[in-house]
Amino acid sequence: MYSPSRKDFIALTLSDQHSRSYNNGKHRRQSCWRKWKQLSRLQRSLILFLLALLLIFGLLFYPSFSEQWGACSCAVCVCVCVHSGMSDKAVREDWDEDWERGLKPIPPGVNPVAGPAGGPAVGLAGVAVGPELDPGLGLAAAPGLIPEVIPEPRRPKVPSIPKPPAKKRPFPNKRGPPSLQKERNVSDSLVKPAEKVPVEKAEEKEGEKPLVSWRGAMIEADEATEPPPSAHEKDAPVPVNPEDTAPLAPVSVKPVDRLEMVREAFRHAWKGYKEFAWGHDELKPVSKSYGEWFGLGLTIIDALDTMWILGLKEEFEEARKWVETELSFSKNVDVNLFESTIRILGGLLSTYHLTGDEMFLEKAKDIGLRLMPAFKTPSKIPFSDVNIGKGTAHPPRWTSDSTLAEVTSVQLEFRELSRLTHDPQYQEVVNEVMRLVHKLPGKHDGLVPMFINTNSGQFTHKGVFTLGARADSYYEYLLKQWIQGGKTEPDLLEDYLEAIEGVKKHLLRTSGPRKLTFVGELNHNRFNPKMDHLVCFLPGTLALGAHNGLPEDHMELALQLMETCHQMYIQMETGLSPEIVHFNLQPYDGRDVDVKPADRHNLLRPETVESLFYLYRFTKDAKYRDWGWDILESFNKYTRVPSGGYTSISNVRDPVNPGPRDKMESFFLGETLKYFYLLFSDDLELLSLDKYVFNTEAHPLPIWQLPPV
Ligand code: DMJ
Repeated sequence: MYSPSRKDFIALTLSDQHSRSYNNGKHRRQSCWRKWKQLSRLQRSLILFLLALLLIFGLLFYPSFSEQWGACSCAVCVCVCVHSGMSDKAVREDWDEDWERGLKPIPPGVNPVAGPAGGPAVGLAGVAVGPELDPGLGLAAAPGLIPEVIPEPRRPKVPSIPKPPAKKRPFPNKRGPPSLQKERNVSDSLVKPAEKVPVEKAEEKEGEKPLVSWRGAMIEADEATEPPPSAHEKDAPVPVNPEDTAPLAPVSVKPVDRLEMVREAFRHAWKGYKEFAWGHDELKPVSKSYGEWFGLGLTIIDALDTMWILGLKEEFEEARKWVETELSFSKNVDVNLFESTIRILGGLLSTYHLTGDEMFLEKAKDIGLRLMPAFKTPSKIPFSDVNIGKGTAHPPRWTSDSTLAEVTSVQLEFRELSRLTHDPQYQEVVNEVMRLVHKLPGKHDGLVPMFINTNSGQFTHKGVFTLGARADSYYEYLLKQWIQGGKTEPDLLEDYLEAIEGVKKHLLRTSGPRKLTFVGELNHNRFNPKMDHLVCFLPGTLALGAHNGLPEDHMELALQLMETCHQMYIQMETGLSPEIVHFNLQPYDGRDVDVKPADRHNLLRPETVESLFYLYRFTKDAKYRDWGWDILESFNKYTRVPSGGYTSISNVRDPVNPGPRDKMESFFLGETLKYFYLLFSDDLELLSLDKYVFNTEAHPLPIWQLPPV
């Protein structure tokens, strides 16, 4: 008898089970068919109808199911999705957790969904920026979590992006397949820009490099979602290195801190002057030496009242001592009448007014008297140069002309000297110049030529009209003399009003791109869109006139020109204006200003800061202070010499090498820093513009209470 082994037993058992189950199945199929046959025709139709319905619904919903399945591309995920019935929310929360563990999907908008062919995504301006994911950064560890953000194929050596915010934001408990939640895509699920982690932090954490934009600038992930720059932005100059032109400190620095910054700047300038140029005219801060012009300690005298106003007592005292003990005008030296009047005579007179110290008045009398020979000319139009030791005067070697600004911008000082000394000789000579110019033929609707002959007393080089070099302060002093004398001299006012009308008629234009109003020049009836930085005194002067009752449109023009002067700074890579700009008259074509290579220097000039001061005083608009603050920061950034002093520079368009010129003009201390201080001061009674009139070197002189005699 066959006795089955254990193996055989198992085999037999299986075979038996198989045969039983086969027979059972056959039996089941037969009984099903029998049962179907037993149904009535109606019942069978109904069942068939329901089955057909089921089939139709199945076909309709097939894509949704397939997508849901597709969302879990790995086998495990499919199992989890299908078998556990895991919700969409749960899947995404899982993804968030993965993110927090360092598995990084793409931040919002940086890299659009990889195309079907897996080609690079398109970023700003149509430039391919993706796939940006560094294979080594961990995304590979999370394949399939969010299939639409995984670029495919991945490429090595592409810039990585900063880590997106790790903050978790729950998805709404919204059911349904992802295709029905279109509005909540991956980007939407990330934190808002306001909640973003600073890019520096992200970089620190991950050691990733930031994305490089098409402009070559670093951009943050969120910035990549912005549209390409508008035409307007494209026109704006792009600094060579944007970081170089960034402000050093927030704009919203308190006025008191700004005042302290001006004092600090003054002390720094003074330190250099004291150490390397003491007693000489100008500091050469780079070579740590000095320059001599008149040999009269010009910087000390020009800076006296600034120190007094800024409250720098110690510095003022040492300067005062030098003036008292060292300064002597008994020198065989040629000085320029205009420059020595506005800087030395003006500086001494204003310091006398501020301090009441008679020593300064005595010095003022001394220099005033020594300058008088300049007026001994056939025409009574003064010579440009005087030897203050010999008492002789002469024109420049190459001509017998004087420039118009020079002979008409010494009046405030000489008139004041007469008032103080009760000696009319000073005011008589300068008033005579004004009378002559008032009735001289050759003006063009109030605009004056740039030269006047000291022999004939006639204008020369006719046909050239400018408010820049050689003519500028003629216009300034018309108004300021009228104010100084208590508004009692109608010829001065008449000439001023006529001149401003002439400016409006012949010299005003607007630039093409931004419609900036500017003052150009007229050269034998041909307009030249050239504007010197010197012209930026005009907004302040126009505003001063309007404040004193002159037409309101003068103020409107002042505001427009102030904006233009501001643009002359901010359109430069260093944030500093060049000496001369040429405006672009072509519409929609690039920059407003062109700067020729020879005009790119900055001499630390004051005119724009001066006008900002006037406009702030009259409008109280804080933007003028902010503009001034930006200029001070740029001076600190590009012109400050570490060992002391500030230097003029050669190229305001080159922040990398602005080209120090090794010269600190005395007007930087006399004017520029003083106007900064007055601009930032909240004390509006400090040198009230209803009590003082500033000479063209920023030395305040009193407005007379009594009319001139
Ligand atoms: C100063 O000497 C005076 O402001 C003058 O009126 C013009 N030139 C310089 C400053 O730029």
